[in-house]
Amino acid sequence: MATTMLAVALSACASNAPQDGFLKPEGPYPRKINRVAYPTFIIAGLMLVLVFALVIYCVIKYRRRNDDDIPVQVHGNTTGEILWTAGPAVLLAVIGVFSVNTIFEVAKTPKNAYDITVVGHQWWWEYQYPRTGQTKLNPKPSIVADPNNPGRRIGGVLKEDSPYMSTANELHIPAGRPVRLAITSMDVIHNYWVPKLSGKIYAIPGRINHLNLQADTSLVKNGKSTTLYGQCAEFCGTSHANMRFKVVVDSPAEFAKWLARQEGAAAEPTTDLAKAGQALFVGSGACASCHYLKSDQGYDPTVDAGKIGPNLTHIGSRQHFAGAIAPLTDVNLRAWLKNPQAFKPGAKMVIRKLNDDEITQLVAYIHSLK
Ligand code: HEC
Ligand SMILES: [Cu+2]
Repeated sequence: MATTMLAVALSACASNAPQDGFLKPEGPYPRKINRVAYPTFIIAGLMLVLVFALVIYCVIKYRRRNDDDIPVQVHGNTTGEILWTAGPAVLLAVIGVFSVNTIFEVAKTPKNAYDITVVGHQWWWEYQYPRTGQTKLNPKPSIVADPNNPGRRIGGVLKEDSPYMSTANELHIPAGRPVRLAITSMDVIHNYWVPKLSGKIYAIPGRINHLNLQADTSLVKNGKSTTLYGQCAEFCGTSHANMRFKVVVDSPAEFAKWLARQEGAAAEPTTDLAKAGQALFVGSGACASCHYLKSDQGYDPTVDAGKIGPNLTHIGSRQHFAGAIAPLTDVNLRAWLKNPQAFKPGAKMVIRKLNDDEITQLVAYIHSLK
């Protein structure tokens, strides 16, 4: 019995998929949530023990002792009925007041918040950042649908006149500053969760939900960034478990540097190998039919969005890829380009067969896109 239960419990853990828990929060929002969750859990635990103790006591005390043993027959008990109705009602009302209070508290728009839009796609996350100098771009993002291509959108989720930068899977945030995410989805319902920084919230197509997060400044030591884990928390298809992401908590200075770099155009390749990769990317590899690359400094909403796949303008600067399930190494990229569906079941990246030389060229090009 114990071994079976242990096996079941352990099967929920995968050593190749490390994850953060919510028990050790690194920001004010989950701390607020835990302040209600812990006492509630303790009260619920005590009630469980009390109820079980009473059941066991009654089972033993009032058990049938011989064949014609009939317990005293009781009908109704006004005092008892009032007590066991009022008791739980009062208890739940008290818990309810604290819970509802906390729900409103964590949902309140924080002062000086940094706005980022999050778009869920099967099975990766797109992020849209306001361009430098614009802390608030569009307080009410709207979904701009592509009339010629139902289910897809042009210009991302923010309004077309809102300058933003699009990246994927690795969310960078400045430590100590509240961040307000506007979250939606392009296909099915997903759920956005960074256990150490926030509660969860649904990413629903056609709807925009908001989630606040803030990372403690203690996560940045001597200017060094910390990377936390995130996960899609709503079953969303074949690769739901692979719809992971990273949150990189930077010092404000490091964050500004990162943002400035990300806003720039894609680097032009310098080596012959990378140049051949670029030719393939826009040519017979047909990568450009699903991936945008920003070609100049100007803001163009049609290339700043992620398309069917993530915006790859600065893919070479990411540490992980494909829903942050794997480090961006040669070996992993080769496996990805050889057979995306073998690497990540169900991946929506359908490509023609590439030979080894083509893969080498494309990998060189991807690394050059810093
Ligand atoms: C049919 C559309 C499509 C085509 C064509 C396509 N991709 Fe993709 N690509 C995707 C999708 C969708 C993803 C996200 C997959 C995931 O993580 O589930 C992706 C992800 C990627 C990633 C990882 C990006 C990240 O940040 O996680 C790289 C690198 C990439 N593609 C390179 C290429 C290259 C090189 C080609 C050309 C040989 C190509 N893609 C062709 C749809 C496409
Ligand atoms: Cu999902």
